[in-house]
Amino acid sequence: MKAKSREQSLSDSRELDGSYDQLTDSVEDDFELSTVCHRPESMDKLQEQTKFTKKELQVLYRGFKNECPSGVVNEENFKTIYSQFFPQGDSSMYAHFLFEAFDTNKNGSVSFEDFVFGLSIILRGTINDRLNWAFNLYDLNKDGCITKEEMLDIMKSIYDMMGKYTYPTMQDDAPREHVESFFQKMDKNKDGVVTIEEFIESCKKDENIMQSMQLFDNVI
Ligand SMILES: [Ca+2]
Ligand SMILES: [Ca+2]
Ligand SMILES: [Ca+2]
Repeated sequence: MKAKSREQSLSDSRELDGSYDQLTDSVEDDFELSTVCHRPESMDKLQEQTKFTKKELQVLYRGFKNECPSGVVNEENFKTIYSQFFPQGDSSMYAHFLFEAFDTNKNGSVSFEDFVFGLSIILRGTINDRLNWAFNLYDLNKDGCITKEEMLDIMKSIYDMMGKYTYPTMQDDAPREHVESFFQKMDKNKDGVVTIEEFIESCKKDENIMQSMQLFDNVI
């Protein structure tokens, strides 16, 4: 990986959250962190920029390096790692969508920093941060709105991943029904797409949707 693409990746990450201002000063350190060896001073910076403790970051980093000695994950690695957690289903399509959400600069790889920034939002972010991240995940072509087709693709991929073992009584049309009910609630102005504003507003004031969101929490 080139240092230049690192900078691009970091600037994309900053746009997501706005709290990574100090990262520009640490591009060199972070670059070395992800490609050469463990650097405690960079861990300090990552600790400031995420909601993980230093100890947690070290554990994550060890796991990351263990799976990916090169320091970056490509999509195939990512799918392989992910499939270990969902042996009962086919997680490859969901892993593909998830990979694209983590790979914010679209360079075909997820660095350790990409990984922990995403994970920090998913696991420790505010409701708004998490809903923003979820919106970006469901907006498959990243054009700023979610279509019914995009939501259906995501929903199918989750049902595939869970497999019949988890939901033995699930009907084939369950994903479509799930999406229809999401859409009726979310698409306030009935123009056929869900914007970020519609998404956040509906999610926040609907207890059922917030509960359904838990499904996604559990699989990420
Ligand atoms: Ca990337
Ligand atoms: Ca879209
Ligand atoms: Ca709409």
